[in-house]
Amino acid sequence: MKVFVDEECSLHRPPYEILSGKIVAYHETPDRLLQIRLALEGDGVFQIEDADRSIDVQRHALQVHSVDYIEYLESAFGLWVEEGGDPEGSLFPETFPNAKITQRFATANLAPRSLAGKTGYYCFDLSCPITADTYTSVLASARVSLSAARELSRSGESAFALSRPPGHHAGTSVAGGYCFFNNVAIAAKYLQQESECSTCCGIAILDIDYHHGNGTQEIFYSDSSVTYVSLHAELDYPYFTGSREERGDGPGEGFNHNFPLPFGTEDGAYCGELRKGVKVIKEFDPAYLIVSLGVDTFESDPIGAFKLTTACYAEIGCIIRGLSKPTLFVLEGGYDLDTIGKNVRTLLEGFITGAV
Ligand code: SP5
Ligand code: ZN
Repeated sequence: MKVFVDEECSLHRPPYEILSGKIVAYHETPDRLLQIRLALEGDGVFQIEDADRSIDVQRHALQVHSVDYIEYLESAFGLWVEEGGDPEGSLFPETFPNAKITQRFATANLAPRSLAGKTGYYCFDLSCPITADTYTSVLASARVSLSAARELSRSGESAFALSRPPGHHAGTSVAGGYCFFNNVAIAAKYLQQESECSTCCGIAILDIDYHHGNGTQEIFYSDSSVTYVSLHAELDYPYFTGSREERGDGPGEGFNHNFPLPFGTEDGAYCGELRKGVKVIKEFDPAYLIVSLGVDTFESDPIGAFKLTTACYAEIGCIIRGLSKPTLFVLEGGYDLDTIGKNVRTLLEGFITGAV
């Protein structure tokens, strides 16, 4: 299996985040990519390939994200430094335009001008600080997923986008949960445009990250050509989305499927629910499958609370293989550096070989 990478994915390196009320070292680090790469390379099962620098990433990102959001991500840091921000520092939101303080007032000017004060307009939490290098990595991450998607559309071969920052929490015009561009959504739109039958090319997105992919859900909520299926922790971040009742809107009704699971979920129960999700995808019969691959479901993940073991990842890979679809795996979360490589490798090998 080809594994696409881009060294610029490692430039984005925020120093800290605020987690459970504490300032802690940023969990979403370049070392995550390094550990996974070390686990994948060396024995010929995976071929590491550089993403294609000639891809016009912004053009493809515009199929998913609004112009003003993209312009914001590109320009925010520079403008903030012009306003006196620390060029070595990171831009954090100070306020959020919560409807309870904005909606009744005609003077509420939501267009961000003073970035320090209004940067919260384009993010929903404190986990997406912007540094001098952030936008370079955001582009690189989408470039990796586009390069891997192109491999699928050209050869029909499944591929893995080994990229960061992750994407599934990013919506049309909002960052959050370490995510800026929704890499999976950008790849899905690309695959639809590249296929001969652009309006009817069905895509299924299977999101097995520990957290609900609120951004991916939002982007395709009214779209019947993309089925979104997510398994995630019921009462955890991002808290406001991910219930079974969220089934899609208008023409998209019935094409969004959430499987919220309790804290402490173990291998057997997880795979049982995964088989239900896979059944939904089988009935939809997509041209392509995209997997939002997070391994923050692992028992020792520092921010997740499921209890999956490494053996379970082989079975997950095997269950996904059962769909027999050209499959694009895109990295999302997973923060235990000691096990992230082994777990990703085990899942991909389960997919390739079908052996548990
Ligand atoms: C891509 C991805 O996995 N993003 C996840 C971002 C989660 N950020 C906030 C998590 C807050 C969870 N609090 C758990 C406390 C752990 N002891
Ligand atoms: Zn996650």
